[in-house]
Amino acid sequence: MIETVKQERALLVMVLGHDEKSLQETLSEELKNLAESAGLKVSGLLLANRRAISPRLYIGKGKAEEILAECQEINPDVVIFNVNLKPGQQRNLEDLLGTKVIDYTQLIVDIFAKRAHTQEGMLQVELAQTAYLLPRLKGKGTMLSQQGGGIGTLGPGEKKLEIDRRRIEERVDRLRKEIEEIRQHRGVLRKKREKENVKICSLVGYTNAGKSTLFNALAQSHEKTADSLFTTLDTVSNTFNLKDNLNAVIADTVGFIHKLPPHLVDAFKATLEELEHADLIIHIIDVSSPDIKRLKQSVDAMLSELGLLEKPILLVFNKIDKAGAEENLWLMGKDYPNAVSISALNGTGLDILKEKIFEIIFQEMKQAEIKLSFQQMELANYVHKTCEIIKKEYSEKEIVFSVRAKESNLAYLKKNGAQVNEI
Ligand SMILES: Nc1nc2c(ncn2[C@@H]2O[C@H](COP(=O)(O)OP(=O)(O)OP(=O)(O)O)[C@@H](O)[C@H]2O)c(=O)[nH]1
Ligand SMILES: [Mg+2]
Repeated sequence: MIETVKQERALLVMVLGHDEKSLQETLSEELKNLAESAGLKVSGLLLANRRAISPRLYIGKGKAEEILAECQEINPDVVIFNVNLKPGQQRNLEDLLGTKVIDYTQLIVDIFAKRAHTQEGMLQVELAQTAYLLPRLKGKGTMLSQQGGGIGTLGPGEKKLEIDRRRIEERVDRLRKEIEEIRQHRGVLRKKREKENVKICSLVGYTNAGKSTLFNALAQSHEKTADSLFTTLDTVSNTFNLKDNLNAVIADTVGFIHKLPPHLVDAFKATLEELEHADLIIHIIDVSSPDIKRLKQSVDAMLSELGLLEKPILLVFNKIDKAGAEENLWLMGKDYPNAVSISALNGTGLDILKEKIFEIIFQEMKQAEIKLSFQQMELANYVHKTCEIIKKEYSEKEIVFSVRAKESNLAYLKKNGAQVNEI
């Protein structure tokens, strides 16, 4: 007889701030997606206002009672919150509701635990899990370890729960060391590539944007792609043909998400560190999303946290074949005239994308500071069209741009009276 694992049923609780009201639909969709990516069946969704956070339960008492009534009605295996709960709040909610309670970080860590398959991925997830669970051990260790399978109890970090705190801390140190060794090994490979002057383009983007699909299309590879969140966890790279006999390396990375839990950011810094050495960062955006601005902001915030905004970044609008794309393209195209629009799935725009990548990584780009007086505004237009603007500052008399641009464009600006200082 084949024994099947019962799919756990989840009740979702979406706590929304005042400023998030307009995003209710997309945020709910994302939470449902996350729960399903964790292998759960969604049985219900309740909304709550984040008016005043209660220290005891996070949500207000009335809302807690409403959730309790719903739990009694549908009897879920787990209640999932879209916010991060303090260990005490989580415990109080579990006591009150009589069911397992999982917060946003634990949900994502759990998905990562299910997806990790390389040695490094597993080490990183274990590190994130252990760091997350450590403050939650107090008074709970035995209870958690007796719960058996299911969400929040699976994964490489779980078995360590029975061991006392000190041994867990030792384990964290060991994990860090092992990850460091892998990092060093990667450093050696990188030096070799640098010596051979291989150019690297790294794909970044919100989870499910289509990074792996583009990676496969460019590198004629077969990495897993799926309409689910966090399909890719490990950085994979491959060479691809850019133009004539010219090759470059393309790297696929873990997807970002709104409020990526700090434990995971830390754990995945080693993987994302590769981005520091990229010659070009390709930021891929699902242009069919109704929530495109927020997706871009989340990724930009992460790039900024990783100190990568100074790098050449090429924006790519993907999924132009999908409904909703056209209107967004029109909206975003005005703000980002240098972006390339593609469909990674059916191949539209890939030639233009390759041409653009070639221009950026193989044509010498110079970094410069350009000063324009307010009488030279027609040149500001030229700067916007031809240069990659890193920073723009206004003073009383002039605008100062920090840019990356081709020699020929800088020469044109100089010839027409702009003050150009190469850095
Ligand atoms: N219609 C359409 N679907 C696309 C396109 N590109 C990707 N997809 C689909 O979008 C889903 C996500 O694609 P992936 O390539 O796995 O996305 P990803 O960014 O690698 O996602 P994670 O690894 O989970 O962060 C898949 O179902 C793809 O088939 C596109 O251009 N058009
Ligand atoms: Mg992927």
